[in-house]
Amino acid sequence: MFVPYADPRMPYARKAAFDLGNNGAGINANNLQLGCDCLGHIRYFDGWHTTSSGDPLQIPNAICCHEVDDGILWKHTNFRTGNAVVTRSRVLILQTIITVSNYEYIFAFHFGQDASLHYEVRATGIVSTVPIGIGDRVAFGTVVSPGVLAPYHQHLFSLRIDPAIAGYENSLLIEESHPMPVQDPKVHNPFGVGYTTETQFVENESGHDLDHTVNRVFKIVNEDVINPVTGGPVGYKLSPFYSQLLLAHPSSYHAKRSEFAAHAVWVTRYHDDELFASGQHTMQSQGGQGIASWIRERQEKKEATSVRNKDMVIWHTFGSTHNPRVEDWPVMPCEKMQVGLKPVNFFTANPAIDVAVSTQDRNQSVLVNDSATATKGHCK
Ligand SMILES: [Cu+2]
Repeated sequence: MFVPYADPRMPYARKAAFDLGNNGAGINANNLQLGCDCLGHIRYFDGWHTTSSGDPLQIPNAICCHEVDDGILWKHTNFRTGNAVVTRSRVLILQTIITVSNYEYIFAFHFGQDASLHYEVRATGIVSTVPIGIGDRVAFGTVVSPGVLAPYHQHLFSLRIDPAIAGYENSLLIEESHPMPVQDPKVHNPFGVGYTTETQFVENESGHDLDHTVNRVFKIVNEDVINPVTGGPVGYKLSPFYSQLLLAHPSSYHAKRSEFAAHAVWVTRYHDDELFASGQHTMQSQGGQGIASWIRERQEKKEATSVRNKDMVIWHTFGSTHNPRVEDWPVMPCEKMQVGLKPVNFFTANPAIDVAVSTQDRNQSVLVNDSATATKGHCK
């Protein structure tokens, strides 16, 4: 994750941080407090890290696991009988929180009963500030208190997804939805309402962008495993977090050090030593160490770059362009970002069909307005 600042003045023009890599997402993990960072039935896990001197370091309560109610999972009311059936979504959350100087980041895996997996990042804590003359204003930051400037900046994450969809050899399929032609004698679309999907496999290592105008969807599929119902390959689709990419100029060190921020989705072949989207040296780098460089170097050396039916890795760039509000001061309410992976023709029906229906006997919900008791029913 990269945080480039937009203050063009020296020395602030140098200001940037790799909050997860350079500062240490694990080593900065909080000791999570019972009943504060998460609610309900909670299991804590310790974390183990290697210090810079090579010693093991135990981080107590670095990870917590708990369940939360997430509203309705699925529901249907039979309009003929009025009978309703409803299930509630219980999400299993695996969470860690880090403090990186001024900021907190909350990272959580959300495991859903519908076989979805969501990765949620929340940014909170205190925005980084610089002094400014009383009454002065600038175009690249927000005055959040007299004499206190919070410069504009971005938080750009690279989520590395090493998929194994029914096996390690997977393919990336790009699907777009396009309207069918009208007044084309070869296409039956007399009323102009038809639309279809166009799909294309990604053949080689490359970077791609999102496009909501064609509902571009990235599916990770296994071409060798066919869904018996749909007749197509089983897969999971990426539900991306639509975000602005890097604003800094390509010639800047911000850009050279964060090659991953040039595209929203990358696909590379799996390599053991390619774990970090900006390479090994981040802020100590002159550039040329990230995803784009790996791909270019393999092309130049004529090494294999095919990703179709291969052990491959998907990288999703997402984040926030954080132009601070005065409401972010003195401590910032959480800014939430969520990326999803959802089954797409992986199962043969709704995998949450067997979730027990919600009942008042179990839920023990409390009616606040007693006078309404006579007219309000409750689920059986
Ligand atoms: Cu921020």
